[in-house]
Amino acid sequence: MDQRPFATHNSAAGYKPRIRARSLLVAAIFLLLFGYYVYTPAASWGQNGPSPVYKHKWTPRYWPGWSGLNHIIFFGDSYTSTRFLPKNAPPSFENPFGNPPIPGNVSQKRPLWSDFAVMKYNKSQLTAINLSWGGATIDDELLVPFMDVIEGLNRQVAGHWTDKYSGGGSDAVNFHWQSHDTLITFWFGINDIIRAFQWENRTEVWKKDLTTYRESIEKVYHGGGRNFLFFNVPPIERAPLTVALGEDLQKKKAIQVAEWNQELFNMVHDFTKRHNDTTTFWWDTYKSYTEVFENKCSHEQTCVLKDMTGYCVECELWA
Ligand SMILES: *[C@@H]1O[C@H](CO)[C@@H](O)[C@H](O)[C@H]1NC(C)=O
Ligand SMILES: *[C@@H]1O[C@H](CO)[C@@H](O)[C@H](O)[C@H]1NC(C)=O
Ligand SMILES: *[C@@H]1O[C@H](CO)[C@@H](O)[C@H](O)[C@H]1NC(C)=O
Ligand SMILES: *[C@@H]1O[C@H](CO)[C@@H](O)[C@H](O)[C@H]1NC(C)=O
Ligand SMILES: CC(=O)N[C@H]1CO[C@H](CO)[C@@H](O)[C@@H]1O
Repeated sequence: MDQRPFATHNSAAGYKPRIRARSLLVAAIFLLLFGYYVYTPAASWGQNGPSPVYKHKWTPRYWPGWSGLNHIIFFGDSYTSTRFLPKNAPPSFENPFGNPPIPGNVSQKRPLWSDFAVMKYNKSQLTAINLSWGGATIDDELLVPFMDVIEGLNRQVAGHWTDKYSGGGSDAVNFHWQSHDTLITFWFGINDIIRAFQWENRTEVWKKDLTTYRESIEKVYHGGGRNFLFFNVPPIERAPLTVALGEDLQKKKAIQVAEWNQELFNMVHDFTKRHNDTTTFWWDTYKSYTEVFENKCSHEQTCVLKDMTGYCVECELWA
């Protein structure tokens, strides 16, 4: 596969870190809002948060602080997808997602978390590229999505990423991202767990799936990505579809989710440790969702939800 050299970046090499009080304050606000973690030496760990994935001994030089970001690139499934198409309107400050116009037509009602990240909790003006697909798995040959057209992470990376955005995006007119002003996010695993749920070869399949995950993020790294945000799998055992299967299967799924999240954490930890110029955030959605299920007002943003157990048009919590 063609990987454009990282050297096509113009200014990344000369970039100097800017860690300032304002950046720290912004990071602290994000920590409070989302329980995200930034593992630069300056960050402090909130009470609700998970352990850091890996803390480098030095400050990675590409992390500009939240207020220094200009772009976000999203890889993921329906929790993230906005159904962006590169051939239609590109993102701009007036319209940070480009196309389609909000609210669009996605499986959950927008705004999605990706909308909030770009347009509400942003600390700078951002533009975004969505490469995610509803129903996506990580390795779409191993865990075939329910429709052929759905691209797994493997094809999200090998397709539009490699063609248009890798190496700073040579044909990505209007999306001049650079290593030091871009956050790249990955939220996968939900569909992978669902598809292999009853498979006896599940352990082996997951191992291969996580190998594909690792290879994909290595490609993104070699294409210039340095700042990453990973999501683990939320408590999908509490989703109405699983609850309907009965308590035994619900428990089985809960165990699988815990195992998966541990394996994912290990992979991300190793990736971050091996690349000492990366900054990696970990959003423990399992923890955030659980807190909200226990007490919807544990987070200001979810206090307005009406129904925490089923799919309803107003709450839109479950796909
Ligand atoms: C949204 O998409 C679904 C499935 O792709 C389609 O059936 C429906 O007509 C669309 N709705 C609108 C308002 O475009
Ligand atoms: C966040 O994004 C919105 C929508 O693009 C923009 O109007 C706003 O100025 C941004 N906030 C900051 C702090 O730049
Ligand atoms: C795992 O098992 C499933 C179901 O039996 C099968 O369809 C699939 O091909 C197997 N995958 C691998 C990689 O062995
Ligand atoms: C980071 O890793 C590179 C390549 O492995 C190595 O050459 C460099 O010395 C490391 N830098 C620090 C500060 O550890
Ligand atoms: C589900 C969906 O339509 N996702 C879109 C997200 O963006 C990619 C590539 O930019 C599109 O190909 C997908 O159609």
